[in-house]
This record gives sequence, structure tokens and C-alpha cells, in this order.
Amino acid sequence: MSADARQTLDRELAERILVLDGATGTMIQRHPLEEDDFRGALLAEHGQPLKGNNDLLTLTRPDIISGIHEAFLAAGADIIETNTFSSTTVAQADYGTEHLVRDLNVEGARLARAAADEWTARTPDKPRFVAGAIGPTNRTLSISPDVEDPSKRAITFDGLREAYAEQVRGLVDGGADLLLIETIFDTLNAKAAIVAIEEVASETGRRLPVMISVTITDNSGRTLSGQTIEAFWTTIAHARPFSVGINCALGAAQMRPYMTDLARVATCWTTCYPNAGLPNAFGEYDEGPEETSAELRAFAETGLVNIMGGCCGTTPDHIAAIARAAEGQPPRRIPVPQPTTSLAGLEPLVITPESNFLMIGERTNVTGSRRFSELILDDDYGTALEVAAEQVRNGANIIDVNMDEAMLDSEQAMTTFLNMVATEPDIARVPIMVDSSKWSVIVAGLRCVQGKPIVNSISLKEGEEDFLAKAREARRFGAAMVVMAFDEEGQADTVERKVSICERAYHLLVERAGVAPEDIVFDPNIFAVATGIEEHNGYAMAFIEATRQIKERCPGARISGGVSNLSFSFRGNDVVREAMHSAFLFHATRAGMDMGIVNAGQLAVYEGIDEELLEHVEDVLFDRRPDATERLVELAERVKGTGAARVADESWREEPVEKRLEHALVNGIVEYVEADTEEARQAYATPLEVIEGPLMAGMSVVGDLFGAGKMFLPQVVKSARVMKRAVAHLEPYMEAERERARAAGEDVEAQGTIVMATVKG
Ligand code: THG
Repeated sequence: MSADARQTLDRELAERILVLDGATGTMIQRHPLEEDDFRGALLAEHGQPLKGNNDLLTLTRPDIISGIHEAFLAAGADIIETNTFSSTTVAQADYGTEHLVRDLNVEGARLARAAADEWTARTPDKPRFVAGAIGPTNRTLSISPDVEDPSKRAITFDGLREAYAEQVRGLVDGGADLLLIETIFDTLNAKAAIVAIEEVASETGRRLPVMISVTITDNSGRTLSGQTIEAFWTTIAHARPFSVGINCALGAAQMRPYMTDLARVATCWTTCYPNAGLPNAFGEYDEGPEETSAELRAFAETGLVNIMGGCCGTTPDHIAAIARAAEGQPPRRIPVPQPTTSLAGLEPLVITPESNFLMIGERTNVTGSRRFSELILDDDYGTALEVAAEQVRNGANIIDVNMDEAMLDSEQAMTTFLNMVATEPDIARVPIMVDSSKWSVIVAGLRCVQGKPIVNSISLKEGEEDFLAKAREARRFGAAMVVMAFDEEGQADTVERKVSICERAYHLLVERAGVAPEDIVFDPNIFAVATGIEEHNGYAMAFIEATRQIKERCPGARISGGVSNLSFSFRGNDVVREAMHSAFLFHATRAGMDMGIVNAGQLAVYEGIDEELLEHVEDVLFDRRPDATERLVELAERVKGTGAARVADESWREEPVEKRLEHALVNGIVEYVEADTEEARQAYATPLEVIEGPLMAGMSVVGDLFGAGKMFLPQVVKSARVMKRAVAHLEPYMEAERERARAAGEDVEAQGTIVMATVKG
């Protein structure tokens, strides 16, 4: 059935724009429903209020749900969505109705199936399809529920994956044609759904086409958890979705720039189902069918969409108008996939053959940095994050994270650190390289990363089956992977072995594990030179020559290496080490090395290396004379010292206290906030004036930047953390102030009570 559905859909989509249905919630609100409608006989005795749990109506008022399907099909929808947006144990837990999840999904799919089949029979030239709706749930894997503890999460990746798997089984069994992961506000949640769908597919042998739809929250052009649309696409592309698109939060007009970006990069069909404009002051959607459909018509005319419909506030009238707008429009053509390596943090990182060398920050490694190691062992993750931030500030395009240390619970340390990184937009903006020699630690890392990371590393050390199993698991998470030139015989140290191992690994990965060549990063082993052991003299050259040959024989694959390994003989002498690294990279990049694990910010400019030092270094790298090592060791004694020290820009500390507080709020810096707040408290008449004055002024700058799309949510969360710290500092003084007023007989309770409510969830 579904293989047929896929073929039919692909054929239809090559010809015309298809129409998706509109909002279920808005339609349900048209019926004056009471608590009893939600309960039915099924839940008459249920101990919690159930009104508002719309998915329950599938079981308790199926007439209403079927009526909605009917109305949208009559309006011209080609694809209708099941009423299962919140039919997971995670979302149903709020109502104590987790036990109904299977029925909700099976029945939800059956109701839609019956309605669609009836219309297909009536209009055989216009077949109708059912998409099983999979919502984001009410928990998020990338944001902490507790501003005081950024490493905390309300749910685990596996917990969410299991909940999704249960939902997917029900939707498949109930007869859905497609699965639609929608209203994605956190791509890590979506990844859990993708992994779950893949699991159910291999378990049942039934593989449904997957539609994926993200929500761009506001003018920042980002998801709620901070990703840009292109980073989002890069992160989910491994699912080889049937379609990708944008829904909810915005009206069609506000979606245009993001649909434009998505349509350009997405190598599958695109969807767009906006809200009926932005909500008015009462939270109602009042954009009419003509307006919404006119915007969507313009999307169609400019080749942005293949499937369009409506989200919150859209009615059968909207869908009918959208169907008319779609009629006769040429469908968007899918762009030809480009052979680029694409990675993502909150932002995309695209590597083309023309790209410059990419730096992978090495310092967030407990075996590669004494400072980082001490901080992690001391449980000082906050300061350890600073090491990562510094690498990124110093130009790292990716950061390598390694927690392999005997004294650590490495899985836990990887999880805690990466969860914290996820809440620091200045770090999380770059992709993560998850580095461990233990596979379980790598998997723990993959469960925490929102974007598209790189696994570091896999190899043929334990044989082909182990290698392929790990590669397949990395692929399921959508990760690229570093492959070390290492096989059953050991590490490769000659050009021939490096090249032959990589070539063998390449064919296995591409032909047997379905890995895209562009997702393979070979590491042909950078070993230390100038060690005094003669066999080591050719190591630098062997890496460079192997790089050249691997690039030729393994098209699409990239080359990386741990650059600081090269200079282990000169530990403590950064001048010599930096010169060795820069000279090595100068030659290795010309041979095709794409990226390297380096101490970002500590690479000398090749042209700037002292002439004598460069000559001695290159004598070593190219094994140009028998006494090369001896001569470099000798010279090293004379040029001892440390590389250029770099200090962070602290000039803002010179500004007046108001400006300092603003800077701290905007940049989310907690370091000085207590001291600055105290200084302000002493300068102002009352602590309340500090809040209402400089602190609110700072938050208003944050608000303006957010509104203008120049800040996005994770940054604002950091601002909130700073604000909270400042207010906490003032609280005891405000309490004292109230005490004083009370003692003086002033009426301190006369300020009234404010009741503030937010929408649940
Ligand atoms: N290939 C791949 N991954 C790797 C390596 C590789 N990961 C780890 C390592 N090798 C690359 N990372 C580092 C990190 C730091 C150093 C070397 C390699 C280093 N650190 C200083 C030292 O030991 O002298 C630490 C000094 C300090 O404590 O500040 O040199 O090859 N795929």
C-alpha cells in the first residue's frame, strides 16, 4: 500500500501542487464541547479533568473528527492529517491517559483512512492520502527546564524515542500512508522521532515516507531551540525525508524568507502550512482565506512549494482557497544534490572543495588539556564551558569533546557537558565532534547534540562487522564520521597501509552501510616526529602523501588529523610547536587535508615563522637531513618561550555601572553581576530603583534585539539567568526595606495582587 502511495504521490507531485488540510483545533472549537464529550463512556470514571485533550475525541467523539476530515476533503485536500498530534505517552501524561496511546493512534489513522478512501472512491483521478501527525510533545531535549541548572533535561532521548516508537506503530497499524513529524521546535526531539521511525520500519518491514515540518518561532529565523533553517535541514537530511517544510507560529507572509532558504537547499519535496496570520490580542487568528491563499499562491509562483495547506486558525474555507491557488501552478523542481560535506550546530557549516582549512578546537579534551581535565574532575562544568567558548572565539569551526579519563564516568561527563554546551549559543553555534575510544560514550554524546555532529572515531580495528554496526548507528543519528587508518593488524604508519585501509573502509561504508561519501572523514594518523627514533622520521611525509592519494581514490571523502600530536617531542615549547604545526598544515592542506584538530587561536602564520626556525622544522618534516632532529632540538633551546598570549576583550568593564549591567544582560555574562548590582544598589536610593532603572533598561535592550531577530531564545535564557542573579542579590535588601517600612507604620501591603497566567505547556 505505502510503496504504491509513495509512487502515486511522487507522480502527482511532479505534475502539480498538492493540498494539505487545515487546523483541527480551530474546527473542534466550533463544537460547544463539555467535559463529558471528552470522557465518553470510556473515561467516565477518570480521576482528572480531560477537557482540552483534543486527541481523546478520536475515541470519545469520532463523529466530530470524521466530520472534520470530511470537511477538509470536500474543500479539496489531497492529504489529511490524523488527530494524533499529542498521542504519545509523554504528552498524554498530563491527563493520566497514557494507557490509551495505542488506541488513539490506531483509531486516529483508521478514521482518516476511512474518510480518505471514501473520497478516493468518489474521485479516483484525485487520490487522497493520510499523514499520521506526530507532534513535538511538551518536553524539549535541548533546553533545560531549570534556569539554575543548564545540564538538566525534562526527558531523555531514549525516553522520547520509545514514546515516539509506540505512536508510530499505532499509526502504521491504523493504515497511515505517510508519517508527519511536525511543529518541530527542537531538532533533537525530531531526531528522536526519526530514530524511532527507522526502528519501527526495521521491526515491521513497513517503511512509510516521512514528512518533516519545522516551526520558525519568530523574526530571528530560528527554531525555539536556536537552529537556523539551513542547519535544521542539514540535521535531518539523513532521514531522506519525502518532504520538508515549515508550519505554525507565523503567517505565510512572515514565512517567505525561511521558505526561500529551505526551497534552495532541500533535496526533497517542500511543504508549507502557515497559521492564518499572526494571532491578534485575544490569541485569535483572523487572516481570511483570500489573504492566506494569495500569499501561498505567490510561493507557488516563485517555485518554493510542492505541498501547501494550513495550520492554526485555518478552516475548510482557507483550504478551498488554497486549493484554487494551487491549481494550474507549476510544481517546484527538486534541486540537484551538491557533493558537499554539511555539518551543523545551531548554524550550518558547509565544506566544499573550495573551502579553507577548518579548525577543530582540541582543548575540550580531558586528555589534551590539563586545565580542562582539572575543571571536569572538579565538577566545575561552568568554567569548563569557558574553555569551549574560548576555542570558538579563537576561530574553531568545530569543537572536539573528549571525556576519556579513568577517574570519570565518561558517559555522564559527556552528557552533562554537551547538555550545557547546548544552552550556550556562542558555543552551540558550531558543530560538535564527539571524541571517545569507547562507543557507549560516543552514543551518549549523539543523544545530546541537536545539530549534525561528527563521530570521532570508528575503525576496522575490531573487524568489519563491528565497523559497519557502528557506522550504521552513527548514520541513524545523522552524524558524519571520522575513520582512523587502523585495521585488524594495527595502526597504519606507511603510505601504502594508510591508503589501502581507507580505501577498504570507504567501499564498506558506501556500499554496505549506506553512508554518503561526503560524511566520511579519514584520519590517516598524524604521529610525532623528531622523537629520536629513526623509524618516525617519515611520519609527516607519510601523512601528507597518503592524504593526496586518499583524496584521489575516495571521491567526496574529507581528510582530518590531530595536528598537535606531531610535536609531542617539544611539549612545553610552544614556539617550536606552533611553527611545526603551521609548516605542516601549509603542506598538508595543499595535499588536500580539509580540517584538523588544533589548538584554535594558537596557529602561527606560515609567512611569519622565523626563517631559521622554518628551515629546521621543514628539515624534520621532510626528513631532509640525518641530523634534522638534533638541530631542531638545539635550536628549540634558544627559542624557548610561550606563544602569543591572547586576552579576552574586557574593555566594557571600564564603562559606568548602568552600561556594565546592560552589557552583562545582553551577553549573558554572570561573572560580575553581583558586584555590579551591589555598586548600583549603593548608588540608587532603593534596591527597587535598581531593578526598575538599569536592570529593566538592560532587559529592554534584550527585548529590542530579540524583536529585531538579532538575539534568539537560548541567548535570552542566558540574559534571564543574569537578571535572576541580580534580583537575587537585591532581594534581601528589598526585604529589609519592607521591614523598615512596616516598622515605620507605612502601608506596605497596599500594592495589590497581580495574577499572571501563561498558556499551559
Ligand atoms: N585523531 C583523531 N582524534 C584525536 C586525535 C587524532 N583526538 C585526540 C588527539 N588526537 C587530538 N587532540 C589533542 C589535544 C591536545 C593535544 C594534542 C592533541 C596537546 N595538548 C597539550 C600537551 O599534551 O602538551 C596539553 C597542554 C595543556 O595541558 O595545556 O598537545 O590524532 N581523530
